Amino acid sequence: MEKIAVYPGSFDPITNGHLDIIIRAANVCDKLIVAVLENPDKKNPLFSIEERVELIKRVTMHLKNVEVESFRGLLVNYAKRKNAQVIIKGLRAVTDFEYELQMAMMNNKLDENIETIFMMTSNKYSFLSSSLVKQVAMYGGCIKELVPDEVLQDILQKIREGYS
Ligand code: COD
Repeated sequence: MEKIAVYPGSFDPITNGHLDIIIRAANVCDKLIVAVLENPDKKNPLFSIEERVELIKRVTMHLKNVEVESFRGLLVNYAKRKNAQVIIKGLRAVTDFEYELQMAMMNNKLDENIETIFMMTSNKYSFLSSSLVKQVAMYGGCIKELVPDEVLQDILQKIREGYS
């Protein structure tokens, strides 16, 4: 049976930490679906959902078993529709752990056939988050090493357009 995994997130914007998880997760499954959540609770996004999907597609073009989509609603329902057996999550620090554990348990309660697998962040990306990238860029700091080259200019352009 084909092993299909879903890697969900906001990806606003995709960072090198996300890309690292995508590459490593794609190595251990047959198909990886990067799923961008349409989350009405997250106010003031930098990129629209369509833009985020497009940016991730650009960055993962060379990974043949990776697909990128958006979804809304419950993650477990989306995973089921895609015939995925696994949810991939990235873990940075203990602060991630508590929240992620709670979500993994809830997802398991909602659908016990779906397994959550946690991948530890690579050391060099352990401090990296989309919100910090936005903050650093907004105040004129260098984000070159923090995000994939293919999306750097798009992020800087959005910030110039007046993200606050
Ligand atoms: N290194 C490793 N992993 C990282 C790094 C890094 N530097 N940065 C981020 N990650 C991981 C995160 O831990 C997360 O697993 C993933 O990458 C995406 O991160 P973000 O910040 O883009 O996305 P989040 O955390 O906002 O995404 C939250 C979800 C969309 C996964 C969650 O809200 C969800 O599943 N919502 C769907 C609704 C639902 O089903 N709710 C009930 C769940 S109990």
